[in-house]
Amino acid sequence: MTRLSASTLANAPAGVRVPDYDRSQITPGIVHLGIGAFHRAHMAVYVDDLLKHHPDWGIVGASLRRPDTKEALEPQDGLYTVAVRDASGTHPRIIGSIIKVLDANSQREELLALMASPQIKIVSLTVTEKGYCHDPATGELDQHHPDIMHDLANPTAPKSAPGMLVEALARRHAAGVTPFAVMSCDNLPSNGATVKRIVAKFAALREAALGEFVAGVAFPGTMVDRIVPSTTDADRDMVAGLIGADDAWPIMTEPFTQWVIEDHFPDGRPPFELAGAQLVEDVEPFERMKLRMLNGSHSTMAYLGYLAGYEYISDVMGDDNFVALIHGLMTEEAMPTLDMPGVDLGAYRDQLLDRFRNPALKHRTWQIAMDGSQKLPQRLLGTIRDRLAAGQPFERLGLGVAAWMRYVIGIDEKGETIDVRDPLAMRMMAIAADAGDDAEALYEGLAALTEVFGSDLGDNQTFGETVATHLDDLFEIGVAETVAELVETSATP
Ligand code: CS2
Repeated sequence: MTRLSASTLANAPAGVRVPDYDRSQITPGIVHLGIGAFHRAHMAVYVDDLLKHHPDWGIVGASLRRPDTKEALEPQDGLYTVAVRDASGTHPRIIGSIIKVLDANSQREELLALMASPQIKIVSLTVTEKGYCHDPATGELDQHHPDIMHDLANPTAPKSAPGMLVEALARRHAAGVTPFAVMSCDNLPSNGATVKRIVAKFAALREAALGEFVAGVAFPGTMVDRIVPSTTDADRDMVAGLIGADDAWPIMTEPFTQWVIEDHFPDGRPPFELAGAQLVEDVEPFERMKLRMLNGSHSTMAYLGYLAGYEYISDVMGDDNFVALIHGLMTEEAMPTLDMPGVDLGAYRDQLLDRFRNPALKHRTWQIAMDGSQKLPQRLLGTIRDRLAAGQPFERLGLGVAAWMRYVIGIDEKGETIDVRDPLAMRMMAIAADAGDDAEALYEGLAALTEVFGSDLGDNQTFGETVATHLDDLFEIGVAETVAELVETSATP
């Protein structure tokens, strides 16, 4: 079969949506760092909707770590398929908004020069939680992070996202070019303000005047939402059948998409609202809602579900006890911590449960379980802090935390090894080895990780009792029984 590319695009079968604009007329206005699956299912689709009438907002994507996206997309002239899946079937669309992909390792100068050029008005990012090189509990730059130490020693040849942003901004500053807006599209709490704090700190460590310059840069916050499972070879085959060409890296996703953006782009922006984004003054309530409801549920389902032998989120949703647990976690524990005038939180929850049920979306529990040390603070621990402060129980959230602790020891209920992917994996394994089969010692060891639990939670007695009791149950009676018991004891008569 022929490969998807500009020259084969015209052969796409009727019914497959293709770019409705002349791609040769598109010029770059956005550089996106972290050109992974999420960006390609989300922001790149919104931009694709706009390019016909706003051709100067093309995207140049860059990968900071691996050249695999560039290798997949370059022979395809940047084109790729987004396959939207649900019970009604699979609906492919070919996206053309990414006009070029650069590999930061081998094309660093080209990328920095582009980021420094006046035509780039926005640098957006999806580098995952760990890509910001910060302490997840405090949201501050981790000055001892190896990439940060490298970038401070080699500021003009940086590796990290903060290092790249600051070097590009420094070049603009020196040339008298107005700064680009920095738009994080990652699931961090207050992502605009948090990333600004991290990047401004890095800049100040380089040079005080640079720190001041970065303090004046716009970092609009965003809430991004679309579920994007990793692509498999079976997906590739299926998509090839649908579009009549080989696509080395199609993206699988769900029909739902949401993007809430803080409207703060002093140097201009595309009319994202015309593509369905919500432009608001304050995005934080939306972020908190999504992180605590969707992502908090996701992580809880990922650890418990994986341990219970469920490969996909839709499998977890086939178990009534898990559904009751997640329904309760959202309704009883997360929703009371959210202040969202004008938003029907019950309807939001029900929509989430439907999205989790999507049978066509093969979303692995293992995929979501990754990098828990970076995710727990904003997904579960912030909610728990609010519950503690209000003197309210948090049994289900506590079970979510205990399940993470049970998961990161790296052995499942059948005694098989779990491939734990996390920047703290080695340290956590060492803690688990020291604790042996003593659940209390495991709790103590992991709760002492201040970059996850801060300096407060590890010493909090209520937190300790709740989580350690669940952890003990997970070892003693197993996941299925622990979930069943919690659901039974918390059921409203
Ligand atoms: C998931 C998210 O992998 C994960 O940690 O919870 O990627 C989730 O699917 C997205 O945030 C949905 O918008």
